[in-house]
Amino acid sequence: MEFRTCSFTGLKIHKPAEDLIKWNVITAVLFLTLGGLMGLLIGITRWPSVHYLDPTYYYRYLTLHGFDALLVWIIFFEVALVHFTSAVLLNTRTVIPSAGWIAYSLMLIGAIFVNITTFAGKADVLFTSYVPLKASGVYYTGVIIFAVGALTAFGHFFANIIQAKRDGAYKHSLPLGSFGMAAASIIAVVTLAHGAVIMIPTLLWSIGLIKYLDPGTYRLIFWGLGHPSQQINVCAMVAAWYMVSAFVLGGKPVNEKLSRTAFVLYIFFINVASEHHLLVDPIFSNWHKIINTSYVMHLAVFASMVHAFAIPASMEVALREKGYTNGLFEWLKKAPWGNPAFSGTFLSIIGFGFLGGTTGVIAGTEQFNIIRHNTFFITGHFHGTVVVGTTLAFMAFSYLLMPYIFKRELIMPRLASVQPYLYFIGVSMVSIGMMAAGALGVPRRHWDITFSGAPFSFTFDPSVDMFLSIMGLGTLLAVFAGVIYVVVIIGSALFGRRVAP
Ligand code: HEM
Ligand SMILES: [Cu+2]
Repeated sequence: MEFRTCSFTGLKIHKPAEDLIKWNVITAVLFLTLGGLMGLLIGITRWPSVHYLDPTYYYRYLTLHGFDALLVWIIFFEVALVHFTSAVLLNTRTVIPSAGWIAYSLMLIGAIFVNITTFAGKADVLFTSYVPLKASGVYYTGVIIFAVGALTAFGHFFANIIQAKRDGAYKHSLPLGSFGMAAASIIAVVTLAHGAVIMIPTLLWSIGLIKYLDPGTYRLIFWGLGHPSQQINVCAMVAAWYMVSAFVLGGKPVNEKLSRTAFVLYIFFINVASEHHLLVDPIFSNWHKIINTSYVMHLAVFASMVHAFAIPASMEVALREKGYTNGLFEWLKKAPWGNPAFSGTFLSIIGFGFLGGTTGVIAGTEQFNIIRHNTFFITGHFHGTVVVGTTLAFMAFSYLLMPYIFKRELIMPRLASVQPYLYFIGVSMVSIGMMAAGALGVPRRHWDITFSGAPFSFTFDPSVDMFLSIMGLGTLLAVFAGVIYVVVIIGSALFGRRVAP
């Protein structure tokens, strides 16, 4: 049979699922490398004393950075999690592995289309590609092919769990890690449907078959894609948090029903929050915007608060059961801080909550949004969510996948154990520097904040220079830690010592 038993977890691992996980993880890491390189170049361009790139390359690489880091790295990794949670975690097989390979190929082809067109200078439209900025048709085709591939991959999740149920792999409900990925996959279907609704007409418009596309409509539907896709990331990240707590510490959620309910709240209420991207647009009434961002949105925020207490609590309970019961915090002191899967997860929880979450709730409130909209504050906020939060959580999870799925030990384990700390500090500096500069009015996506040659002159508060330098230094540290991550993961996958069967 094509199964083996994992010597660490006792999970039954289906060979085709194992191969799909490996290829999706490695591809994800390669695109993170590309996205990170672009991050370095644009980061040192926004650092005033370096101001490295010229404007053409700044906007081109900013487009690529957003696409490769936010979309390609994260979704390839999520597809690895799809196979992990719908097959491996259930001790069962992945059905129709060929569908997994078709999905993989489509995503790869789409990503390559977009990268080549953008490098060739035919798509300097930035990640949001707002109409009427126009890219070559190949760019939109690439985005659509990538989305179809991703949709196929998330669809695979449902096929797997239906088969697993038939095979009796689970009885009543899915384990929490799979349940979280089920929420992610449901949101993914809704999200990618929005993507199809808006990207197909945009493609037709770019090749001249449709004369006019309304920018307001584009923005509205684009954010039905753009915002919920961040909630796919949040669900997958939280699922990874629960799984790391379980695998590394044996942690169980203190109240599993509550944790499940929180995932369900995401499914119902997160799309509502898409409107925080439209708060300065005249489309909706003020009444509507206030109800949306001051009331309904908090049903989703509440869900994150539940996880934010449930996961550290599960860790505390597990560590206390190991006997660390002295005082209030012995368990915290004795936690496995040298294990990068644990430390990365813990730092991801802290960073996501305090840097990403709180600032997002503030910036997404109707009354405050107008002073933060399109400033560098927003960029600082989402580097708190998708980088310190999701990216660090996925990095942490991949340290577990090395022995479990790749059957390899980590090369350079010492370096690996400091990597999450360095990355956390570096990206936090990037995030805080951006937010501080943005709070003083510095715009995002702007090559020249000195406005040289403009008819009106404007000077920012002098402290802006300091905050942007903090961001610049953070960039160097984050990229250094990113290089360690890539070297350790790719190096271990290729040359790591094989773990005993
Ligand atoms: C080494 C780590 C990173 C650094 C130094 C970095 C730096 C930057 C900088 C300087 C910007 C430009 C903002 C502007 O000028 O408006 C930016 C934008 C952005 N970054 Fe990062 N970043 C990093 C990692 C990531 C990762 C891992 C992700 C996704 C998971 C990400 C997602 C984005 C997105 C979506 C944008 C907005 C692009 C746009 O405005 O079109 N970044 N980043
Ligand atoms: Cu949003």
